[in-house]
Amino acid sequence: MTADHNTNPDVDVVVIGAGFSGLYAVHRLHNVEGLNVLAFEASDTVGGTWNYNRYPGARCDTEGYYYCYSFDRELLQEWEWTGKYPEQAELLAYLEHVASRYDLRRHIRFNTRVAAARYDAPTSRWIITTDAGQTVTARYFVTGVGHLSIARYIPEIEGMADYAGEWQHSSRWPREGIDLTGKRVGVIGTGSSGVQMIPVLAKQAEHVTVFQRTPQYSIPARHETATPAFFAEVKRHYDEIWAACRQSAGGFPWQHNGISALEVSEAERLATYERLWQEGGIKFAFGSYKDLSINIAANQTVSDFIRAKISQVVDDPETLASLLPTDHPFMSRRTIVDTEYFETYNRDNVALVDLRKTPVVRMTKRGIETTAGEVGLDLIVFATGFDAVTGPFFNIDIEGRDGLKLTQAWAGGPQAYLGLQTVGFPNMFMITGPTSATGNLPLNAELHVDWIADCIAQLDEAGAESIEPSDQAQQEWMREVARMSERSMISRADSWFNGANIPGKAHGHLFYLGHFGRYRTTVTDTARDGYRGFVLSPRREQPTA
Ligand code: N01
Repeated sequence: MTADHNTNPDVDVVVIGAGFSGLYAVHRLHNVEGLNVLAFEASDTVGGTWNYNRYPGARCDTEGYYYCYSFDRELLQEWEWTGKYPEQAELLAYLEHVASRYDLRRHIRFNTRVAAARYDAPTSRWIITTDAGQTVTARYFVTGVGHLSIARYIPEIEGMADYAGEWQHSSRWPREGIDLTGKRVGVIGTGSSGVQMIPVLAKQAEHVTVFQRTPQYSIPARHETATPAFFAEVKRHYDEIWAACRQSAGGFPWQHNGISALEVSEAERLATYERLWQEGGIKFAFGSYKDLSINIAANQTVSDFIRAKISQVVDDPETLASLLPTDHPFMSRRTIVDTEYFETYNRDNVALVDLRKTPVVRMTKRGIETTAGEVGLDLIVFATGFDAVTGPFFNIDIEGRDGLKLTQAWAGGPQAYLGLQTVGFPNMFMITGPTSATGNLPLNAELHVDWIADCIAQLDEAGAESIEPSDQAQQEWMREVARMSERSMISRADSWFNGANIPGKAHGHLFYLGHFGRYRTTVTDTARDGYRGFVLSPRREQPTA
C-alpha cells in the first residue's frame, strides 16, 4: 500500500509509548509545538516501565528528585516525593499526574500495540499499522519504546509445561498482587529486579529459594535518609541541581571526585569508600574515584571493598562463598542497589541454590529439579531480565527506505547515530535509542525529545522533506561508541548491556558509555551546526490532482 500523495497525512507525528519518553514527546510536540500528535500505548494506562514492573519491592534505584522531568519549574515545586528512592506506585502516580496536568491522555490511544511501521518514500510518510489492523499516516515517527519492560526474557527450561504451580515474570506481576502467605517461592535471577524483590518476598512468603547463576555486587540504598528538610533544600536549589546533572558524567547532580583511586593512600581510599557506602546508592559507584569504571587496578580496590562488606554480613560460609562475586569486576554489569539483600540470606526461610555448582536439570510438576535434587515450589518468579534495547524495536515490523527492515539493518547489532536516528529510516526518531548515553534516563529522554522537536521545526522552516544520518557520521559514531565500551568495565562481563544475556542475540554496543555532559553537548552542537552528520532532503513538488 502506498499513501496517497494528494491527501494530508492523518497526523504530523506518531509516537509509540506513554512512559517517561512518550509522555514528554506528546507534551512538547503538541502542547508546545502545536503539532498534531497521536501516541499508541499497548497498556491501558501511562507509565511505561513504571506501569509494568509491579513486583514486590520494585522501586527506582536513582533518587526521585532528579529521576523526573526537569522541563517545568512549577511541576518540580508542586510534586512531593515521599522519600529518596520512590517505589513503583509513587513513580506511576507521578507519571499519571503529569498525564493529567498536561492533558496528554486525549492524544494517546491505549490498549493499542503498533504492529508495523513502514516508510513510504514517494510521499515521505510513515504508515503505521496497529495490532487491530488500523493504519495511520504521519510525517514523523517517534519511538519511545523504552529499553526493557516490553521484551521480557524467559529462558527455555526443559519440562516447563509440566510445572503445575503458578509462575510470573518480574515485569508482569499482577496488579491485584499475589497473596504469598504460606507459599514456597522460587526466584530465578539476581539482577536488579531479583535483588530488589528477594528481601520483600522473604518477609511475605513461607519460604524463598533463590536460584543464582552469577553472584552480584550490590550497594545499600539507605532509603531512609531523605527528610522533609532535605527536599525543601532540593526545591530551593533545583536550577543548580539540573545544571549539575546536565554537565555531569552520568546525568546526576554529583560527579566523581576527579582523582584516581590509585593516587591516594589505602587509608584515604577506604575512608572514601566507607563514607559513600554509608551514604548509599549509585553515588558509591559514580561519585567516587574517577577511574573505577575504566582502570582495572583502581577497580580492584573497590571490588575488594564490596566483597569485604558482603563477607561481614552473610553468616553461613557456604552461602557466602556462593554470593561473593569473584569472576567479574564491580561496574562490569549495571550497578545494583538494594535494601537488606545480603542480610536476607541469614533468614531461616531463605535458601540459595548456586546454579554454577548445581545447575537446573528441568522443571517438574512440583517445582525445579537441580543436580542436587528437587525443590518444591508454589510460585516461580522469573527475574530473568529482558531482550534489552533492540527487543522492543524488533517487536514491531519496521521497514525503512527501499524495503530495508530494521531487523536486517541491525542484524549484527544496532547501528545508530547519537541514539537518535539510524541510516535508512528517514524521519524516524528514537528517544534514547541504541547508542545513546545511559545513566539518568528521564534527563536523556528530555534531551532527545527537545532535539527532535527543534529538528522538526527546523525541517519545516528549511522546507526539508526528510532527515536521516549520513553513513559516514553513523560509522564514526559507532566507532566512538565501541571505543568507549571497550575501555569500560562493561566489556569485561556478559550482560544485557552488550546483548549477551539472550541466547543467539547479536552482541553489540547498546549504549554510549562516555561522559553524559559531553554527549549532551555533541547532540546539541550537531543541531546548532545545521544538523551536522545528517542528510536533509529538500521538499519535492507535490503532484497536482
Ligand atoms: O534483569 P538482569 P533485571 N538461568 O538481566 C539471570 C533495570 N531495573 O530485570 O547474571 C538462571 O539484570 C541472570 O543471570 P546471569 C536495570 O537497568 C531497574 O534484574 O546472566 N538465571 C541475572 O541474574 C537492570 O539492569 C530497576 O548469570 C538466569 C538475571 O536472571 C535491568 O532493569 C529495578 C537465566 C537477569 O538480570 C534488568 O534487570 C529493576 C537462566 N537461564 C530493574 N537467564 C530500578 O530500580 C537469566 N538469568 C530502576
